[in-house]
Amino acid sequence: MAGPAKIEVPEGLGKPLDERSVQKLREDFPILKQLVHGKPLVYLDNAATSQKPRQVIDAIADYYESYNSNVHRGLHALSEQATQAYEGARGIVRSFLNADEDREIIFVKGTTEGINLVASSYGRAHLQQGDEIIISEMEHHSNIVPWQILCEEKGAVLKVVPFNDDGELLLDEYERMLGPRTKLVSMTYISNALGTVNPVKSIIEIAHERGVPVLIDGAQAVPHRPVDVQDLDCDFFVFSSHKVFGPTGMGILYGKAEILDSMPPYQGGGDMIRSVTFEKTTYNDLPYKFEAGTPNVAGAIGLGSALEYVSRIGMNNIEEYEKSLLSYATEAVSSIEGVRIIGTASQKAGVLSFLLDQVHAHDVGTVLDTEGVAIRTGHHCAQPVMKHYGIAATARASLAFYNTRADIDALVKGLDKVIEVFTL
Ligand code: 7TS
Repeated sequence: MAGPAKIEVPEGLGKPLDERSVQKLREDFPILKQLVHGKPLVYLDNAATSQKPRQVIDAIADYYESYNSNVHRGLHALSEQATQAYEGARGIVRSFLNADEDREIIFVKGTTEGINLVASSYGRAHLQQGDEIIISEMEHHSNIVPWQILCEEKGAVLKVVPFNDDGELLLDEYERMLGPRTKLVSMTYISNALGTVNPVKSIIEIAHERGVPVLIDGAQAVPHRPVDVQDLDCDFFVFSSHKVFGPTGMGILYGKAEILDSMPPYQGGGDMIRSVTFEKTTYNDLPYKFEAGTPNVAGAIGLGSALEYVSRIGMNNIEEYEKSLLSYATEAVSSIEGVRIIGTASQKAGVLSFLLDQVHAHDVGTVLDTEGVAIRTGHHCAQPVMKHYGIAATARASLAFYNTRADIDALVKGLDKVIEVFTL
C-alpha cells in the first residue's frame, strides 16, 4: 500500500530558526517546562534520547483512544484505519529519506535491531569463511557486536578503520583495507561519542567502486540534518525513532529493494508469510517479509508524526541552527579552565564531549544534575573511542533544535559550580 507521496509543509513554516522561533517551538514539548531539583530542566542528553512534541504524544494517544486495532488482518473499520495509518507512516518515512519505494522501508525496533537484521540475514546469506567486514573505530557497540557475532559464526574477519586524535577517519587506511574479500562496509554517519560527521558519500563511493555494499548507521544523523538515501546511494540505512522526537521501540531499516529481495527472512511468524503448510512455507513480499508478528503500530504512527513535525520545521533549518549552537557551546565550554574537548573534527554535529581536569566525568554529571542540567557521562556505548584516548569516560552534552544559548549558559554555570565543589 502506498503512503502519502510527499510531506506537506504549511506556509509560514520552514523558515530559518532563531532563538525566538525556537522558544515558540519549545512550547510543543510539555516535558521541557518542568523543574528538576527545583531548577528549570536544561535537557542536553539528546544523543541518548530526544523529547517528544505534543503532536507525537497526541498521535499515539489518538490511535489508542480511537482506532486501536491490529493491521493487515481485519476487514473491520478500525483495522482498516489502523492499517492505513501504519502504511501511511511508512510512506512518510520513505518521503523523509527520499527512498524510491515504500517497500524499501522496514519497521524495526531501532537502530540496533536494524543492524542485527542485516548482520543476521544478509550476513548469513553472503558471508563465507575468510570474508571481511569493515567498520570504524568510532562505532557504537551496536555497530560492532552484531558483526563480531557474525564473524565468529562464519570464520570471517572484522577490519577496523582507525581515526586520528581529532576524531577523523583515516580514509587512506580505509581504501587500503578494501579488498577482494570485503563483503560489507558498515559505518556511522555521525559519532555519538565525538560528534564527527563522517564523509559517508565518499565512503560509499569508494566501496561501490569495488562492488562492496555499505550500511550507514544514521542514528545520530537523522535528528540533525537532511538525509537522502538515493543521493547517498547507500545500500542500507538505519535509525531510531526515539532520537528523532518519536517513540521508543521503533526504528527503520532502509534497504535497496533489490538487495532486500535477495535476503532471507530474519524472523519467522505471522504477516511475513504468503502461505504455510508443514511441507513448505512461502514468504511474503517486501517489506512484510521482514516484519514478523504484530508490529509496533503506535510506534510507527508516532514516528510518522515526528518526521512530519521536523519536516515542517525543515531539516536544513535544524542543521543550520544547531551548527551555530554547537560553535557557541564549543567556544563557551572550551574557555573554562581545565576543560579538554574530546572530538575536534572539522565537521561535527550535535555532540560536545569533554573532560574536566581532576574531576571524574560522573561527578561532573552528578553536580550538573543538581543544577537541573541533564547530560550523559560514561563511555557512551563506544568503548573503543574511549580506549583511543586512554580514558574511561567523558561528559557529553548533546543538542537538539529546541536547545538555546540559555541552555548552554546554564551548562557553563553548572560547570563553574562543579569546579567550585571539587577544588575547595
Ligand atoms: N548507533 C549510534 C550512532 C547511536 O548513537 C546509538 C545510540 C545506536 C546506534 C543504538 O541506538 P538504539 O536506539 O538501537 O539504542 N546511542 C546512544 C547514546 O549515545 N546514548 O544512549 C544511546
